[in-house]
Amino acid sequence: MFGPFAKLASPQIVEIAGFAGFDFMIFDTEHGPLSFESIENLVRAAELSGVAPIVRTYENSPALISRALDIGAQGVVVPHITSRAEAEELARASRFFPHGERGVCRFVRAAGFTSVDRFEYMRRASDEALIIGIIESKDGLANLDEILSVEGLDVVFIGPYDLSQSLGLPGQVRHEQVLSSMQAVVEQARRRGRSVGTFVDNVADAKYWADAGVQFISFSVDVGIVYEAMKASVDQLKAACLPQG
Ligand code: 3PY
Ligand code: MG
Repeated sequence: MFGPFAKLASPQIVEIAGFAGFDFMIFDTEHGPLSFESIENLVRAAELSGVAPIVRTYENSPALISRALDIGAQGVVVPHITSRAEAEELARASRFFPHGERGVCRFVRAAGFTSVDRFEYMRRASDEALIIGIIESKDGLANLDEILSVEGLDVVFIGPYDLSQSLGLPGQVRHEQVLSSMQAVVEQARRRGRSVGTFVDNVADAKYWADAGVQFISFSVDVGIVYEAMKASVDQLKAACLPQG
């Protein structure tokens, strides 16, 4: 599966991502200005264009996780998971009893504003939520086996940028030590039958990690994709239309 992060409060960009064929889009509240009020409309656009709406919360907070799911996100991405206790808290906040203790309110968009039968809503919400935790620190690596033992964590997502910083190599996401740490996470997760995700910003890295067994590939960011397209256009226009040399 492939999908970009989104920082723009633009339902049009979300529709374009869907029509282009991306599988999911992650509305990012950790880095960027998006509000829940904007994201509710982005979720609508995602549903209309067939791209799965996912929200990245800015911290591991039951209140933020339930707000994201209440507005209709199909999944949550929660940053900086470093221990079994944190992974358990994330899993508990994401599903209703008996799988967890997500806060209950059916006067929300996810429950069709009460139009959906309450028992059906609670069952379906727990069955369908996609729960993703980001491992992006030395502590997360050290506690990986315990984190992977937590039921209800569907995808273990490696954050290459924060991980590179935690390893003392800020931004060097292709450094041998960063790559081998990431590879170890992929192997350990797959031995446990867990899905793995990571972030890339180019196709070569996407292929590298897909070949390594990563199934959930978050590909670039809406603003970066728009920048690349505009920059390529400007470069081509100048090369074609202005005198060279
Ligand atoms: C990171 O690389 O730190 C991430 O969180 C990926 O988006
Ligand atoms: Mg990160």
